[in-house]
Parts: sequence; C-alpha cells; structure tokens
Amino acid sequence: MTVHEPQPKPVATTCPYCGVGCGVIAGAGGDGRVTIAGDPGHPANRGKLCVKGSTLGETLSLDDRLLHPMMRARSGALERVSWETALDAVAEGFRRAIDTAGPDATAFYLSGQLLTEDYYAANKLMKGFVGTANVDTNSRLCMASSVAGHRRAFGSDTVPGAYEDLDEADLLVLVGSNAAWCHPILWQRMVAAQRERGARIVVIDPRRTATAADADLVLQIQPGADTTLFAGLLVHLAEAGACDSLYLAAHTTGFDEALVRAREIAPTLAATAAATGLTPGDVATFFAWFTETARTVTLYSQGVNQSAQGTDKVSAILNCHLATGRIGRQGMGPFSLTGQPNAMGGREVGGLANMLAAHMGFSGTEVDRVRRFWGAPRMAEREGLKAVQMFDAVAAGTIRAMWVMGTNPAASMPRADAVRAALGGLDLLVVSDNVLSNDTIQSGAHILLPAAAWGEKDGTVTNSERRISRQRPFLPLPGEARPDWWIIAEVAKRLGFAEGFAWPNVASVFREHAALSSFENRGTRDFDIGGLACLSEAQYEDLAPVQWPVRNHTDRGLKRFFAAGGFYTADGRARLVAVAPPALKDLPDANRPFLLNTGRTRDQWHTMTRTGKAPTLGRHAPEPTLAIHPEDAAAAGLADGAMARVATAHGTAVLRLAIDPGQRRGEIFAPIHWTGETTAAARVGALVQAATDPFSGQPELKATAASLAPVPVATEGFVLARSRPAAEAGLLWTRVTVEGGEALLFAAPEAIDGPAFIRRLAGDGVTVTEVSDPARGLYRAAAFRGDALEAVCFLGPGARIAYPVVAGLFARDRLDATSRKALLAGRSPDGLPDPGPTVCACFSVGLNAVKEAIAAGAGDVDAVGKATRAGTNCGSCRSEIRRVLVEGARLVSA
Ligand SMILES: Nc1nc2c(c(=O)[nH]1)N[C@H]1C(S)=C(S)[C@@H](COP(=O)(O)OP(=O)(O)OC[C@H]3O[C@@H](n4cnc5c(=O)[nH]c(N)nc54)[C@H](O)[C@@H]3O)O[C@H]1N2
Ligand SMILES: Nc1nc2c(c(=O)[nH]1)N[C@H]1C(S)=C(S)[C@@H](COP(=O)(O)OP(=O)(O)OC[C@H]3O[C@@H](n4cnc5c(=O)[nH]c(N)nc54)[C@H](O)[C@@H]3O)O[C@H]1N2
Ligand code: SF4
Ligand SMILES: [Mo]
Repeated sequence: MTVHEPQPKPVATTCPYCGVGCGVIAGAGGDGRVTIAGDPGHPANRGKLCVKGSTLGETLSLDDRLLHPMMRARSGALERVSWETALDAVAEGFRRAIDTAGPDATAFYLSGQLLTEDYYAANKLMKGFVGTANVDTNSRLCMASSVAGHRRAFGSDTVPGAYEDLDEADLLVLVGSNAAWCHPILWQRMVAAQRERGARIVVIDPRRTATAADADLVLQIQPGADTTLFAGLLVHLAEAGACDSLYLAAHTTGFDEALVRAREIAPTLAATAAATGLTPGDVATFFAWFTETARTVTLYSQGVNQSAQGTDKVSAILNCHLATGRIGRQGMGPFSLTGQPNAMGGREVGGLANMLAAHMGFSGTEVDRVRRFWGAPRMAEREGLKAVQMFDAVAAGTIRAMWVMGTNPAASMPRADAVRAALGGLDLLVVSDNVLSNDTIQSGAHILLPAAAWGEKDGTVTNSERRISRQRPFLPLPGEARPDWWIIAEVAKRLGFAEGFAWPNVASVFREHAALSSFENRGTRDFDIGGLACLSEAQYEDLAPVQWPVRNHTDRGLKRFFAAGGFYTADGRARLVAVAPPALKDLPDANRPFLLNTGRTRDQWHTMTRTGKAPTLGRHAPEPTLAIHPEDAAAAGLADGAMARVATAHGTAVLRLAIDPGQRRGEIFAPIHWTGETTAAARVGALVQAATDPFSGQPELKATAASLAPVPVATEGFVLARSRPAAEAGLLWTRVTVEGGEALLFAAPEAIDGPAFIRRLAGDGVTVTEVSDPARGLYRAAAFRGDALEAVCFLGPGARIAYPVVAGLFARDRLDATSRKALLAGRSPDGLPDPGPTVCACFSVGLNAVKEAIAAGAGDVDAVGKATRAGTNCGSCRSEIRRVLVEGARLVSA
C-alpha cells in the first residue's frame, strides 16, 4: 500500500461524506497510519462519527489515485504529461469550442463534493468570463427540487431551521429519508429526542427502512403520492382549526388557492388514504399528531426531491408549515436534509445552471450587479442547461467541450449508458478527479487533472443547517495533485482572464465569495456572510464552525429564519402554492410490471471511489442486491439469492435478489453504488428514466417501470487475492476490498475450472491445497508461498456462506495448521459457523450472533450490545439491531 509521507499532526477538519457535516479530528497513529476521531467541539456531531466517518483512515492510501495530469495519446492510451501541457490543452480545447460554436457549446458539470472556494471559481469562470451559464452540478440530481420549492415559497433558497430544532421537537416527520443510513449522526440525535423526551417519529417511505425500525408510526406510502398526503393534511389542518390565521394574514399569500387545490386532490381522510395506499387509521393518526403538536419538524430528502413532481412535493410540505406558522421557531420547521458535504455551499455560489452567485438569479439587476462585482467581460445573461438537458446537448453535439469535476455522471446520471456514450462523442472531455479510473474517465476522457482529495484539500463546506466549517489539510499534496480552485484559475489565466483569477491563496477566494454575498445586499438576500469578508489568513485558518447569515463581524450564534415573516419575495410574504395532483411518469404495465426504486446502502458512498477502499465498509453489503417482496419473488419463481436480470426501457442490469418483507408488492429497490469498476453488470443508473420535474429539472430517480427475469447460474463462488484479481470474462462479479487484498464474489453462468483459476490468481511457485467434490460441484483451494497465504478460491455449495469467515482468515497472512484446515472448511479456527451478513461493521458482528443474543434473552439494543459489542461504537447499526428485535425479520442489505 502506498501512503502519504510525512505523517500528519492532529487537525480539526470536516467529514467528506454526508451533509450532516460532522467535525473530525485527524491525527497520526503510532504505526504511521492516520487516526480519525469525532471532534467533540463541533456542534453537528459533538464528538460522534458514524461508521463511514470513523473508517476514513482506511480510504487514504494512494493506490488508484490520479497523481499526475494525463492526456489521451493518438494510440488511445492515457499518458502522463506536465501540468503546463495539460492546462494549455484544456484552455486550447475550450477556446476552440467557443470560437467555432460559441460559449454555449461548452459546459462544466460540478459537484457538491467540491469545496465552496473551488465551486466559486468554476462558476465565476463560466458565468462571468466564458459567458455561458452551462454550469450545472450533481446537486441537480440531489437538491434541485428543494431549491425550487424554497424559492417559490420563500423567495430565496433558505433552510429556515437548525439542528437544535431536532433535539427540541416533539414530532419528527421524515419524508423520503432513510436518515438512519444516510444522515446517521443527525438520526442519532432524533432517536435521542425520542428516547429522552418522548418525541414521536413518523417515517413516510414506500420501503420499511432501517429508519422505519425506530419510528412510532410508519407510513408505507404509494410511490409518488406524498403531494396527496400533505394536501390531505392541509385540508385536515384547516378543518380542525389548526391553522395560524394571524401568521397567514401577516406573512403569507396564496392560502385560499392552495386549500382549494388541496381539497380537489385530497378532499377527505378516506380519499387521502385510498390515493396514498395507506390505511385510514394510519392517516388519521398522522394527521392528529401533526395537528396537535406545535413543535413539529418535517425532514425530507430524496424520496421527495428525486421526483418528476419533486417541487410540488416540497411545496405541499411547506404549505402545512406555513399554514400553521410552524417555521423558524424553536423545535419546528420544514427541514431539507442536504446530501453531500457541500451541497449547501454549491447553492451559495450558484453552482446550479439557473442560479447566478450568492443566491442571486438571472434578473437584469442581478446580472448587472454580479457583472460589476466581478468586473466580468462576458456575463451569462440567462439560465444555462440543467443536467439532463446538458447531457442531451452533449449527445446532440451542441455541447462540444465539457469539464467534469468531482462527480461521476457516466454512472450517476439517469440513463447512464446513454450518458456514457454521449461523453465518448465530445471533442473535449476534461475530468478533474482523485482516482485514476471511474466510469466517466472510461467513457473516453481526453484530459485527466489530478485534484487534491479529502485530507489534502483546504477550504470550506456548508452543512444542512447552513453551518460553514473548514476542511483542513492534514496530508501533503501527493504526486502532482493540486486544489481544484487552483486548476480552474490556471485555466482561466490561459483563457486570458488572469486578473479575475489572481488569487494568491484559498483564503482570498473565500473573502471574495463572502464580499459578493454582502455586495449591495442591505438585507435583500438571505445569504450574507459579509462578516467573514475581511478574515485574515490566520482567522480563516482558525475559523470555527459558523452558521450563516453572518452579516457583520460580531454576528454569530444560532440562526433561524421566518418566525416573524421577512421573506425574500417582493412583498416580503411567503407563498403557499396550489400544487398539481401527483402522477408517476413511467407506470408499470404487463411488460414491465415492477416499479424500480433506487437509493443508498449504509456503508457505501455514491460510486464507491472512496468507501470502496475500506475493508470495514465492504462487510455490511459486499454485493449489490435487489430487494423484492417475498410474494413477488415467489410469483416470479425467484428464490432469495438468485440472480435476476432487471430491464427497463433504458438499460439492463443483473443483481442478486434479496427477499425483503419491507418492500411493497410490485416494487423493487436497487442500490446506486456499484459501477463498471466494481461490478460486471450492476450499473443501476443505466436503468433509470430521465423524466424531470418541470420547475427544478430534477430527474425522477425513484420510479422506473422494470421487468425481472431469472439468470441461470451454474456455479457460485469467490476468490481472494493479495493484489487485484482479474475479472474473468463471463462471470457476474463484484469486487470487494478486504483486509490484506481484494475479493471477487461471483455467480457464473457456466461451470468454472477451479484449479486453473487459482493458479492464474496465485502465479508460479505456490503450493496449492485443495478439496473438491465434483459430484456436488464443490471446489475449494488455497495457494501458499511458504507459509504465506496468497490466494483462495471457493466454488460451489456453501461458498457464499463461507465468504465472511474466509475473508476474515485471509486478513492474517500466515496461518497455522489448524487455521489452514479451518480455512478450507469455511469455518473460523474456533469452530464458529456462518456469522451471517455483517450488522456491526466496527466489531464485525454478524446477524446470526445478534439473533443468538436475542434468543438468549437480550431484550433491547443495549443488551444485544452487551452480549456481542454490536452497536457499541459508532451506533450506525443500532436501527438494524432494533429491526431484528422488533420484526425478527431476516435482514436484507438494501
Ligand atoms: N450511506 C450513505 N449515506 C449518504 C449517501 C450515500 O451515498 N451513502 N449519500 C448522501 C447524499 S448525496 C444524499 S442526496 C443523501 C440521500 O439520503 P436519502 O434521501 O435518505 O437516501 P435515498 O436512499 O436516496 O432515498 C431515501 C428514501 O426515499 C424513498 N422513496 C422513494 N420514493 C419515494 C416516494 O415517492 N415517497 C417517499 N416518501 N419516499 C420515497 C426510498 O425508498 C428511500 O428509502 O444521503 C447522503 N448520505
Ligand atoms: N438512480 C439514482 N441515481 C442517483 C441517485 C439516486 O438516488 N438514484 N442519487 C443522486 C445524487 S443525490 C447524487 S449526490 C449523485 C452522486 O453521484 P456522483 O457525484 O457521480 O458520485 P461520486 O461517487 O460521489 O462521484 C464523485 C467523483 O468525484 C471524485 N472526487 C471526490 N472528491 C473530489 C474533489 O475534491 N475534487 C475532484 N476533482 N474530484 C473529487 C471522486 O473520486 C468520484 O470520482 O448521484 C445521483 N444519482
Ligand atoms: S453522519 Fe457520518 S457520513 Fe455524515 S458527516 Fe457525520 S460522520 Fe460523516
Ligand atoms: Mo445527493
């Protein structure tokens, strides 16, 4: 393993994963490794980290890192070049496209994983200097409907509340959010409020998720029906006399129209129940709780945003909070959970194609204001193309040069196969990334630029509660990697814009961004951090986490918006919106009888370029699985663990079935994390339709009609090797990083020659120990060099069950005689049988151990923890343990 030199001093920084934005202390362990701990001083996490955060140290090796600029040679191969050559070529390629086809023939596609400073620089270059607003970001797939919903209601993209509201609420409603897995530390705060103060939790999701396991009420809603449910709630609030008529009169408009429309959509409780697939009793309970509980927070995420009617879903929720005046007050408000570490920062700088910068849009006044501030020679004067349109324009050839930074659209865009093919047709595709290879790079990138990664990067991010925190470097820049903002500035200089991009350091980028936020603001824009515009380098370095707005240098402390109105609309009033009745865009039919939902698993992050490197994180769900209701599986003749081909109008994938009674009938769920790099055939983005919301342009990623067919399998198995095992043709494989090497888990449509396989893996000069039972198709072999275990191959019955134990033994490189015997028997040396799927990744506790503890009398999560240690470290698996306790159900990894 290649690691950074020299070793770091302890540094306070911020987690690079989810929008909770936990503070991390990174330091040097005695063995030369990086130690990671939660920052007790950070208000988001107060010292805690979830399993992804606490395993960050496992992701820092330089293996697979892009360390030098590279360009595609005539031969088609990517070759190392100097920075000068690469930067000149980027500028030259963009200039050529601009000269021949105009600025709109170029585009940037950015990411909520960039730091605010990087994002600011990219946006400024395109919108102020190149002269196009073709700058969009993966936030279009993530937060765009929330942004549109906020702006429509509040006149600004404002999250009104703060995390403290979750501690102080009496009712927490989660809509389309699997927070137990996706916002774990915030979720732990909510569960603490439930445990300690009796706060009630309602979870609204078509699936019974790990989050649902802790809920007081679970509403397994029909996909897409959230607008109806919240329209029904508005009607109920009005009829129960629970609306705040003073607040409505003083601070809002549109209530009557919104209510009339809501009555059309959901006239009665019974109609609401019928249209949402819920029981009238459950709907009545939800409505009653919401009506009687002043301190209510409604949290929502991708089950709301990633919808062709996402903006209306957001509006339907905001309507209920505005109608009750429950906004911006202690313990109450609507709360959009942001996904990425800097989703919020990207919104601040105007990373979206329909935003300008500093929360300004494209009105004439705003364009002119930003022009003057930037001294911009060529301002974009209208909105640019949003992600789906942008990649359509790439396919159509109207965009000729594109620069992708910090995102992997060839995997994560809907219709990902079409996007991958379109990228391959560009005159110029530039990719700034941390890794040598991902699906986007493989789509035919011409120039690769090595960007600084987490631990090396220096700048700021903003979390879900508008809190700006520093990401500080604790590792030197490896190879020739450079910060993204620096790369952008160098290209800007080569395009002739030296003056606008002459920042000497990252602090100066931040100061400029802060200054723009307060420029001619005078209270007219929510986003104002003018109080940070004069930070010295040292003050920037030491900046403590701070919530915006920061209007002057003494303006600190907890911030909420709108308790007393003060909206950013022309008349200062909020708008309640008459929403459209919901309708899905791609309904199942006889040929495609299932509705495919997609989302996240607990221990992987997006396309796995970082989490895929951590052995601990590979244990929870080593393979991608397709969750399906038991009766649907039975009807399709598919058993648990069978391989199935999922096909939609846009693509196909092959996944392993995981029977899950938590699925609704007719609906299947697949994880988004696996790509062409990590699986043979599970690129789930390829399956997904690209219908978009009319207001936000956000695609419907949660509901695509799909068919399912069995894929015959001759044999199942896995191999383990010290270095990356080649993915053999024909296998349906998944790569997993394990301690001491890599595994390939696979199903094979045809029989496999085991002895040949292990010899190819282990090379020459090894001794192979084998057991085989040809009648049962069983073959197991281990290759040793001296007494060092080099490779393992398991084929046939029992292989999959043995995998966790064998991978555990593989972590030790030398095995004594007992362990060798145990290895091929697929048992741990102390004779323990199948541990089952990993529940607790921190202590490697399997489902079977959890079940045993429960059978032996452990009655709650803490008792299971006492017996097994599961859930006693980061707590990420506590909801799953509760699910086993409550439902006794078999655990599925999706
Ligand atoms: N472990 C992990 N955590 C992450 C990430 C990760 O990759 N891995 N990514 C981060 C990012 S960028 C994001 S955006 C967030 C996303 O966080 P979440 O939004 O919580 O995650 P998802 O799994 O995408 O979707 C949430 C839920 O929406 C449900 N859903 C689908 N359709 C509907 C519907 O019509 N109505 C309702 N009410 N629900 C529906 C799905 O069943 C799913 O359980 O997670 C962040 N945190
Ligand atoms: N079907 C379906 N599709 C989805 C979703 C879904 O729920 N369902 N969710 C959507 C959502 S919410 C999101 S946020 C996206 C996420 O999807 P992506 O953004 O495509 O996923 P990542 O794997 O996070 O890609 C980040 C890339 O940037 C690199 N990188 C990381 N940090 C940096 C950096 O600082 N600088 C540079 N230059 N590169 C860096 C990484 O190595 C990686 O290659 O997926 C979206 N797509
Ligand atoms: S909850 Fe986990 S992934 Fe999210 S910021 Fe905190 S430690 Fe990182
Ligand atoms: Mo996201």
